[in-house]
Amino acid sequence: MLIILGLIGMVMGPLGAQYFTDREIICVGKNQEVVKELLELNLDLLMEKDGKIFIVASPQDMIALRAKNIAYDIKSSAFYPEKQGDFSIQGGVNGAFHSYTELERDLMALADSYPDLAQVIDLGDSLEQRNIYALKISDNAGMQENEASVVFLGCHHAREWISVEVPYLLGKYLVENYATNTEVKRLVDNCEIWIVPLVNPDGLEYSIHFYRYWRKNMRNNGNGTYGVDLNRNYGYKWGWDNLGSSPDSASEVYRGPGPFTEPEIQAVRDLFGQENFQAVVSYHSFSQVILYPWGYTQNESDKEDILFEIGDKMSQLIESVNGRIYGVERAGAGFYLTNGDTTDWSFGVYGIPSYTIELPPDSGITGEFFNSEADIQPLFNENLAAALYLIDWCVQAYPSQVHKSDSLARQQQKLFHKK
Ligand code: 0X9
Ligand code: CA
Ligand code: ZN
Repeated sequence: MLIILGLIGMVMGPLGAQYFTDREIICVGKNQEVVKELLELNLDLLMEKDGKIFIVASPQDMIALRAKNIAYDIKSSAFYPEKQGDFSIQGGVNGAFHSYTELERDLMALADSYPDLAQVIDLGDSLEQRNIYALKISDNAGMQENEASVVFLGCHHAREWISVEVPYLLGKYLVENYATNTEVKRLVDNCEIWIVPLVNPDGLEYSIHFYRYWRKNMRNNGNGTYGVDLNRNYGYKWGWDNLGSSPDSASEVYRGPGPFTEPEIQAVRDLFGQENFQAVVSYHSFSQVILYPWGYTQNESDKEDILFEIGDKMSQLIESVNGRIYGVERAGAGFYLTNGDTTDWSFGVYGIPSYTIELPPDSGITGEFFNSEADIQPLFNENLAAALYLIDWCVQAYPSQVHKSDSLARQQQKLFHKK
């Protein structure tokens, strides 16, 4: 069986046979020296938990660790779906989660059912010519009106399947409840809500069919390595240092040969250029935390207080639904730095509140990227509360007297000072 899979992999795509069998999840005790050494090794870091750092490690990584006398334990067997037993195959090869074509079908169906409220817009092509879809939701969705606007992004990282579901379900919820829920109607009437649930369609398909842990896009780097980390390819402080991203094309955090080289990220950039967003959320998984800029440095931005305040409010609202607590942290203040990520760019260039929401679970031991199908709805429900709050924040902040044709910078300045 493995031989057959390996052969298919070699014929069909960049899959080295090595990807199927030889990666292990390992853990290393954390101390300052080890952190320094690990960052130099360009590892696929999963998370930090109880003083231990978890890593998806190849045999080469393990050899490198041994060479540096860094002790590790193999923990692969401890990683299992959050609730065992109900991870079944429903509705296609990736179960209740969306594949690219399932998402395409469902987005089109929403727009067909609610043509005044929802439009599907193709933002551009991925490397493998899939469409990067946006669902635009508003009253008169076909027109650009003088209203606030906000964007929710999902799945920059292929293996983070739950990050497609939360923004998709947000779109579905808004259109389906518009007629009956006055609060939803008020928000949809006063805001243009953009949802881009699948920024990395090629990577998602690869993760579904070939290698579940795939993270990057499918760029052929031309030297036997594949993939650019789409959350390192944005143009603000791109390549700032080699800790927050890597110049090595084999790395899981490879930033690409330049800023905005990847068509998937060009599509997001161009959407921001056309619209005038008041806020952005980019969903990822996992670790159950709300992150805000900066990520490229440990330093605070000049808007630390308000960024924390909005994040903290979202966390409280989320907790009120199912009791799950999402931490609120400045991204760069935690274990690792990132440069070229979405939210440093949107905050650095547009000055808007920008959040990375790392969805549950909180640790690898309780499931990491393998959210149970039964958890999709509850995870959406809790995140809905935060999303509605942020949409309302945008509506409140939007200066209706300012027309969209006014300079962006002026509008944004007013915005932030108003709150
Ligand atoms: O590394 C990333 O791109 C994000 N985490 S993930 O595990 N989903 O890959 C985090 C981006 C936020 N920035 C920082 N933590 N510095
Ligand atoms: Ca409208
Ligand atoms: Zn991610």
